[in-house]
Amino acid sequence: MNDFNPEQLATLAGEFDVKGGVVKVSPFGSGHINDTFSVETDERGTKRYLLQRVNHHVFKDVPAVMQNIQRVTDHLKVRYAAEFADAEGRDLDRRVLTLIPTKRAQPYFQDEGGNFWRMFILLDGTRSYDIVETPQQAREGGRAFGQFQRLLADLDVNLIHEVLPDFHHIGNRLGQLGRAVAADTVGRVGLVHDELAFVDGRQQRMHAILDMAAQGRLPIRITHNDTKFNNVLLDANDRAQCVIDLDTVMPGYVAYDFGDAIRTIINSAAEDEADLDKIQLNIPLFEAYAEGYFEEAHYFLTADEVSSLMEGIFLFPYMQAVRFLTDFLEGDHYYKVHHANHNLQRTRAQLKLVGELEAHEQELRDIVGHVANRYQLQRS
Ligand code: GN1
Ligand code: MG
Repeated sequence: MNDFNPEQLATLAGEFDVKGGVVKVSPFGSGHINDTFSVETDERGTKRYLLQRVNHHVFKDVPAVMQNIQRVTDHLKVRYAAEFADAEGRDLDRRVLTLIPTKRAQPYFQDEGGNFWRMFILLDGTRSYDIVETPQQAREGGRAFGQFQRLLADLDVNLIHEVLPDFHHIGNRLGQLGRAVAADTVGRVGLVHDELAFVDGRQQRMHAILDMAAQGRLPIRITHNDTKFNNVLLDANDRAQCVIDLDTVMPGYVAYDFGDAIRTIINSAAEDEADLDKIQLNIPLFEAYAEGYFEEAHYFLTADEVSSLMEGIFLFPYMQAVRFLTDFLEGDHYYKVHHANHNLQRTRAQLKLVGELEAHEQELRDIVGHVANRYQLQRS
């Protein structure tokens, strides 16, 4: 992020089809992968913009990522306009992420150093939350991600590139961890015996979704694949406005999106909380998210998908821990870290969350069953 000075950033922003002259570019957001900046222009009353450098070490085929985003946002806008012909539908650029092309009408700009840049409209008057505070926020998050899946349900999944192959394949993730342990390139394996034992003891269960899929029981849909709660923008009244961060939109299973959302919604503390005692479940928020999600998703969910949701809840904090731990053992090359043990701290926080979820499994299962029953969606 610091390799670019303000003048360079302003010049880069000027490559895009913005209204007016760029006056200010500032760091923005809390993503772990891309570098994000807000852009202000001297045009009065105009929109602000978001400039991003896409991490091309993670996303090796950036043009494919951009094609996915274009396809998905185009489709969402058509569906949204058809469904909400009223005031909401008229403000499509606030409801669906909007790409700003370059002045040469390209979806991204590649600089001399080979970096890929892109621009979106920044939605003024919205905010995102790293930690959910109220059931209203959680319910809106559930509606937003449920609606996202619903409106994409009739877009041909074969048109969407799998830009990060096997991204949520737990067998693949455990394989990467195993190789990192064997190589021990930075000599950290000695620090993580407890964490490795915890991960080992739970391997079998974590294959449940893949097993169901292998039996042909789970349809492949277009899913978001990074449904952290801070990827929904809410307005001043905590109404969901827009789902953001579409880099990982790919073919997937609905339980993945449900599980990854619950990972951040049910946790009363941050993803990387150092004080493990603070990591507790906020079950009313879980219920509110499930209600909001089913309001939208009951139109298309199958009974098998409903029963897969619980497995997603366990899989996501577990898989996130496996990924953080792998990065810790490999010397922190994937996630941005803010201190030496950051990835280890994140790992411990996520494993603590797995333990809390295990302790409350029946309660959570009952809630999902109860909400599903309202729509006569029995778990299979
Ligand atoms: C990364 O881009 P960001 O920070 O929202 C990661 C997600 C993880 C998340 C953990 C492409 O997301 O998969 O769940 O960190 N994205 C990628 O906070 O690896
Ligand atoms: Mg993200």
